[in-house]
Amino acid sequence: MRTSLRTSLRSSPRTSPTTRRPSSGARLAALFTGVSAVAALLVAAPAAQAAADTPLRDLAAARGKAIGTAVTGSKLTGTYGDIAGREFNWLTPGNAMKWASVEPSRGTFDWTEADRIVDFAEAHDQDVRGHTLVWHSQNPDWLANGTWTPAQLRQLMTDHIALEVGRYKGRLAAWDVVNEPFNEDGTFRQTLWYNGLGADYIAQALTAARAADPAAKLYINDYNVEGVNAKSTALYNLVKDLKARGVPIDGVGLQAHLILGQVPATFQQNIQRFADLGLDVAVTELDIRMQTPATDAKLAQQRTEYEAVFKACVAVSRCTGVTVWGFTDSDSWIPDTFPGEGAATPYDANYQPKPAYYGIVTALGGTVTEPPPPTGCSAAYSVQSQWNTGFTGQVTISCAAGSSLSSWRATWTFGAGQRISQAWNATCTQTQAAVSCANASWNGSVPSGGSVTFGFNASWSGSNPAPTVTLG
Ligand code: 9MR
Repeated sequence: MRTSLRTSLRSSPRTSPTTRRPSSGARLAALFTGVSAVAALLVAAPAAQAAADTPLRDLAAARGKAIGTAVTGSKLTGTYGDIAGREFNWLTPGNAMKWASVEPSRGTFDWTEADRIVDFAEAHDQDVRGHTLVWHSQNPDWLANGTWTPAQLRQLMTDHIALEVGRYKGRLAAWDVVNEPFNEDGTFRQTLWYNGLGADYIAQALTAARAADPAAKLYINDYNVEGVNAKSTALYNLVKDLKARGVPIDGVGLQAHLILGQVPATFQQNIQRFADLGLDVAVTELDIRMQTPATDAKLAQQRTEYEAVFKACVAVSRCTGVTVWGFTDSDSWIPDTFPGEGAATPYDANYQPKPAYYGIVTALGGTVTEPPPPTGCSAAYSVQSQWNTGFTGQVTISCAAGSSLSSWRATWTFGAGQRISQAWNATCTQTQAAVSCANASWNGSVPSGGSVTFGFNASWSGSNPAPTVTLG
């Protein structure tokens, strides 16, 4: 018998039933099959429930795991905000808490975006992972280019930690206190901190963080430490030594910026060896990049690899969970840093779940059923960004294999008084609530298996519900 997690969680204060809606463009439906640990609490549902109704965060919570995403604070509205709030139970500010972001000039602070993310998380019953306090990168110029004595440097570091951790005391669940301290060969990276203070900067930073917020879990975070290798062994030896010395350290963060086809075979074994030291392990920055364009075959492989990473975490009780480094391909660092690569996250740039999303569902105990392949042409509506009075919307018209269009018209009815002021890549007219957008001269043709996109700016007030778009 299938049971519905969603039904059972309706009584939980963590869950807001009204926001639990599937993404309209989901090509796959997932079904939750029940988890023994919570089975006693579940209310049997009369019939199988489409797990498009079961957000990832509920599947993860049923396994006692965190599922997080890095976010950009200014984007936490519209469809981006809806997905971030609905699917994830942890957030990490992608950049907003880095030193260059919060103190661009010495003594001048900007907490706007960091505060926005923490507020959003609290409003959505999410935990926040602070990122990051002591790093060699994204430091303000005044700090990076300054000349400091060791005593001054230590004071700067501990003051920064006291201020930032103190600001969010009691509100953040964890901090990446020290980020990326190692070279690939396991030697310490030569940084501002290491060069000025020696390896003990790590213990000093952790001690300062514990003093500023005794409740936050304190982590050291690094990349290329997912498998057993020289770098992860250096991290292992470091945290073992820190624990032996009584330095406050609660966990290690394995970033997991992975390349398609290169998930380390020793991932789970590596998580386990850190766990066996009595430490928590978090996968903190997962993405799996590929050469673009993405193909169905690459996306299928990516799905398998996302599933494998999540399964490795699920298998080790001290693995606290997995955070993806951006949930949508439109908010990923990969294309800028690795030209020609991308498609690294679980949602595409139009906020449609990719096969990788369903790999996560499977690893978290949901069941995925494959619907018949799509036919015909359809339109997907999304809000790209939203501000107090306006928003930018986007409509993508896609044709499945075997279908095509030589011209198109997309129509919808706004449900809350929204008004279009400007459109591009289409000619739009609006009569009261009714909107009609015809193709421009250059994009009427949508080939088999292809898509075209148009955008618009519009006003809104009160609420901004997404309409259903009809293609004619
Ligand atoms: O996602 C971040 C990106 O927007 C920044 O430009 C970049 C600068 O280094 O940092 C990215 O996040 C990094 C994270 O803070 C630490 N691990 C590596 C991530 C990717 O570079």
